[in-house]
Amino acid sequence: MSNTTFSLRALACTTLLALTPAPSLAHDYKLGSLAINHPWSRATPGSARVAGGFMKITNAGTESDRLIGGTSEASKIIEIHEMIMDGNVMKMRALEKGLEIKPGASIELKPGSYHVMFIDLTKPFKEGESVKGELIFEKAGRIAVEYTVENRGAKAAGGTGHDAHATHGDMKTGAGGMKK
Ligand SMILES: [Cu+2]
Repeated sequence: MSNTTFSLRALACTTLLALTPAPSLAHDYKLGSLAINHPWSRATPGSARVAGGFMKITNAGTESDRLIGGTSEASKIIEIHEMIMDGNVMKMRALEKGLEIKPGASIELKPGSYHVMFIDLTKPFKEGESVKGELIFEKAGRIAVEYTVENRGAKAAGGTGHDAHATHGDMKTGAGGMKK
């Protein structure tokens, strides 16, 4: 069993993407007058198709800017989402015009609120690893960032984030779906 696990994992690592171990320290990025603080994501179960990306963005400039998209090594699509109440149900939807960060404002992307949505994951996100990507702003342009993958007990942004069974790995043969 462990041989299979190992080879699947090795295969996934070499062919799909380079998820590298990273310390779970705060990390910051600067792009023009924007400061991007501590991009992070959550560990996902092997069956997950989506994951949320979170961070704090501060605009120290005098002009408004917008987070309009991104790229990621770990998913085919990146969207910028917000959470809205639809009756009693919380839903997420894409922000067609991106997320505005006004001059002097600081916006936190967090579970249950604004988030970057990784869609069509090519591999589960594992705690302690990091995921490389780019953020794209309307005016400031593109910046490469790394999301640390954390196991926070925060509310799932994707609505399907409960991973109680993700570590068993029994009889699951999906590439990369097992731990260790
Ligand atoms: Cu979303």
